[in-house]
Amino acid sequence: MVLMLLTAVTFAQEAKPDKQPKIIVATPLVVTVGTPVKLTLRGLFLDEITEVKLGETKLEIASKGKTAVPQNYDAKRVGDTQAELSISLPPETATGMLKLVATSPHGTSQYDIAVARPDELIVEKEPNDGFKTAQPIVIGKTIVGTIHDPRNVDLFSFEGMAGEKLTIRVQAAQLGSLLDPFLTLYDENGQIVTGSDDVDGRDPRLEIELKKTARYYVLLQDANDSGGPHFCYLLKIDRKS
Ligand SMILES: [Ca+2]
Ligand SMILES: [Ca+2]
Repeated sequence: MVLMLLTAVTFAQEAKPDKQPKIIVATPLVVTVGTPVKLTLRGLFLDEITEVKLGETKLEIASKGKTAVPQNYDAKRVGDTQAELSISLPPETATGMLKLVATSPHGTSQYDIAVARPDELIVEKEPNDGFKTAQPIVIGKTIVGTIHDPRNVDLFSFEGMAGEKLTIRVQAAQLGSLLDPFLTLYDENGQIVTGSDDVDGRDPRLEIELKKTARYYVLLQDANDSGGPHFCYLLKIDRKS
């Protein structure tokens, strides 16, 4: 009896604060309700996590381990571990922001993630690298995308009206994404109307009044021509009231 107790004490894992997990980014940046989602967390010491909760829901950890650090990036800033999670939120789940909490023997980490209905989102689809293959989008919906490879670009098109005042914004770096987004707006002839790089931190935002009724093109790329699975972003065009 005494021997068993000693064994248990010897093998109990000691919490090491310098190995505390840290979630840097979750891809995709939005979790949809009513459909199974595979969510990948990227960060530090995530290969040692034992439990992940989204709000009150415990998530299944499908895998965890080391992940590659892109060239010229600091592992401490962009993370070198990842965990893949399976999520299935009921359709009636309230939308908005939810807390994602990852726990290991060395501590916990929190990350705020958006929860949305599928009809509020447009998922970015390749090929969308040129004007001929630009993906049509709708004002008011959130585009969920990734610059998946170095030097890749994502091009979207929308119908704009003369006199319409629009805000075009990207959320990426501010949510922990490795992407440093750069936004360019083109007219129907492929001429640059305007561009934006670092407005909200490293994330661009354009405020514009359209001069003519036409099809416009929005180009999103990484300012350093990098790319990869965690170069994710949200892009949204809104009418200003
Ligand atoms: Ca693309
Ligand atoms: Ca930028």
